[in-house]
Amino acid sequence: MSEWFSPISVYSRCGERVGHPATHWIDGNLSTYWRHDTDHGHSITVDLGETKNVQRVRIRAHTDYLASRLKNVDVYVSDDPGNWGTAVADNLSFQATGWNERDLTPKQGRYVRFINIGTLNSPGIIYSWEMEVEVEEISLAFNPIWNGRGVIGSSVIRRQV
Ligand SMILES: [Ca+2]
Repeated sequence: MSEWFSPISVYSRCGERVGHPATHWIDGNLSTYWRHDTDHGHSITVDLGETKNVQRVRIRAHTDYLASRLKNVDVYVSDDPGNWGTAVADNLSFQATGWNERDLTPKQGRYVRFINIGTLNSPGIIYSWEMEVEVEEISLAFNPIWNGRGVIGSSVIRRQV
């Protein structure tokens, strides 16, 4: 079973304006937003609190606000914020009013990183109201080991529920 999920916290971000912290991006409140006034490729990493199977992402935008209309976004998922591996999506755009849902290459991880975030505004300041990821819960299960006569032990496996 999958569900849209708000990350637990912001792990790191390129910057934020006083009164509009990056935590506003994941607070579940559609009227608060993350704002950063520097003209560069923005970046932010969020913490899901535990390892989840991340499948899709959605970000709010509004056509009246060029700074909310995102482009060129690359997404990574990992359990190790020092080692991201291959992107699960690249060059995504989020520009329509409301939620913009995008598929990712499904991957398990606790952290989700967004880099190279551009906007249609010039200069490239960002306003972004909200982001959520679609995840499947992962549980640990015991996998019996048989020797042909009986159970001789078990190993822990991860499974999706
Ligand atoms: Ca918000």
